[in-house]
Amino acid sequence: MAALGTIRGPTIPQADRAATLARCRWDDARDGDTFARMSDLTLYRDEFWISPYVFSCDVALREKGLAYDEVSVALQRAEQRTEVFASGSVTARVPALRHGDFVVAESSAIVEYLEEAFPETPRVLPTDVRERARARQVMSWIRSDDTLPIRQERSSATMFYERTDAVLSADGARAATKLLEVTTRLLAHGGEHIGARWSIADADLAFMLQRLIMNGAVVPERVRAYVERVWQRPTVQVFVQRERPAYVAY
Ligand SMILES: N[C@@H](CCC(=O)N[C@@H](CS)C(=O)NCC(=O)O)C(=O)O
Repeated sequence: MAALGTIRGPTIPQADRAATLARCRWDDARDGDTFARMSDLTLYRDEFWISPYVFSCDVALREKGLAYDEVSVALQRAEQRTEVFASGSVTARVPALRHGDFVVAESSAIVEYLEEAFPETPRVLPTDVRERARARQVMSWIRSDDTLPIRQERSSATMFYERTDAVLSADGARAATKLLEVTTRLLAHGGEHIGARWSIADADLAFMLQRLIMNGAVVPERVRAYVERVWQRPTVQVFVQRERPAYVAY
């Protein structure tokens, strides 16, 4: 595939991007690459590095020590809907992961795929079956309608670009209260993470809580300390510190 842009490759001028995307083929990934390919893995991500789902996959890949190329898909120009991206990713959303001639989208599916396809790498989901079920529960819940008002009223753009001081709606406030209640229950055992060790569910939960905290919400000290601990994790910091272009709302 001719990459849209990679970690090491030059940025493709905007005018050329559509043509470049049109030339992409999911099935000829090893032929005719414009840029140096670091590995057999490619993460398709949003241009601004603000997607919580891209975040989850980016952190998982790094935790596993897997080398990967990354390609930006400009959602603000609806590149995800181009036939070439849609046909490979199936659901036409980022993140998508290409591994050789296989492509999968949906962040949870990507994380699970990485766990199973690279069993020799460090685990990002708990090895204990019950802890793993709990981690999956948290990940599903975070992606559910219960947290939608927070995602809408405290968009991830407010974490990495301009903060908001807009007051939460009644729905937003309810969702925020529940998020804090859920987190408090998850940490009631007194440990540092949801399970005995850090897992990718902690990263997802901390990201959701940061939507509130970064926009000025005062949360219980225990929750704040938990979020800070997860946020300082080196793989998380790589995402936080990503170089981001000027934001274009979409
Ligand atoms: N449930 C999906 C959500 C993915 C998602 O919502 N991606 C957004 C970016 S954060 C996207 O691609 N939006 C463009 C669109 O849906 O057309 C996942 O976990 O990966």
